[in-house]
Amino acid sequence: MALVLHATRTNKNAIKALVAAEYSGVRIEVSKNFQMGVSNKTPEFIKMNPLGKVPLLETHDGPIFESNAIARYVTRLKADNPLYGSSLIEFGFIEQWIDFATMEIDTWIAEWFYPRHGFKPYYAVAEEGAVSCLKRALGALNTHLAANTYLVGHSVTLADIIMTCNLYLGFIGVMTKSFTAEFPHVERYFWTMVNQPNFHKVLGDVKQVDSLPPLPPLPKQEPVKLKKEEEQVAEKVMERER
Ligand SMILES: N[C@@H](CCC(=O)N[C@@H](CS)C(=O)NCC(=O)O)C(=O)O
Repeated sequence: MALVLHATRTNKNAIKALVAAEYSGVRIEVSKNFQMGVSNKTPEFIKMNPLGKVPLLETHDGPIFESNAIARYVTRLKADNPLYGSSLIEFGFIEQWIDFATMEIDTWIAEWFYPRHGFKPYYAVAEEGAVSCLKRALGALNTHLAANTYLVGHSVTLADIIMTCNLYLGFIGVMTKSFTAEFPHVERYFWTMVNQPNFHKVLGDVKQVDSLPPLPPLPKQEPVKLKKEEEQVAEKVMERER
């Protein structure tokens, strides 16, 4: 049985495994006719992932959910895979950057992206907070990349795959050129990575978003209905103020 990945081909989390598979010579089939919100909510799917989330990888030995776990599994299918570095300390650094990408980059890009694209309610204060946390993380990443072509060692590792897939959602959805210009080493890194043949096979040509999507319209607010006594109090207050 081939490995089957359940998700749409462009899903931000599914692409981690697909790119890792290209680097590792592993064949993955993306499930045909996958419909987000339908295919992942069937009883058969819920049996494989109780949250009904994607991606999910069906293997000979059982299903795996969580995109980082799937990408790690795919990477380990190739013995001594250079994607996992060449020493114990490189392995440690790779895991460190995978966590950093997940907790410090992906979290804040998602908090910015989803409301702006209408997938979650928009709150200005929440967006401000997300952008500020993201800038802090990108600043740290930029400093590291000023002296390093790749996150760890001298070639692409799984950390670069996961970091680039996380940055991808930002570059295509919310991080305009005027935003990323503040982080020139991150820009250089991102464009170098997505133009590598193994990334290009999965992502195709990547285009940075030109402008932030406009803010969603504010939800309609019903006028507050005052009770009789409240109306009388309001009247009195207004009279006093006249
Ligand atoms: N931590 C999970 C996140 C998975 C996730 O949130 N997937 C979204 C799509 S990107 C999903 O399936 N949402 C559908 C739902 O929540 O029902 C991973 O990395 O795989």
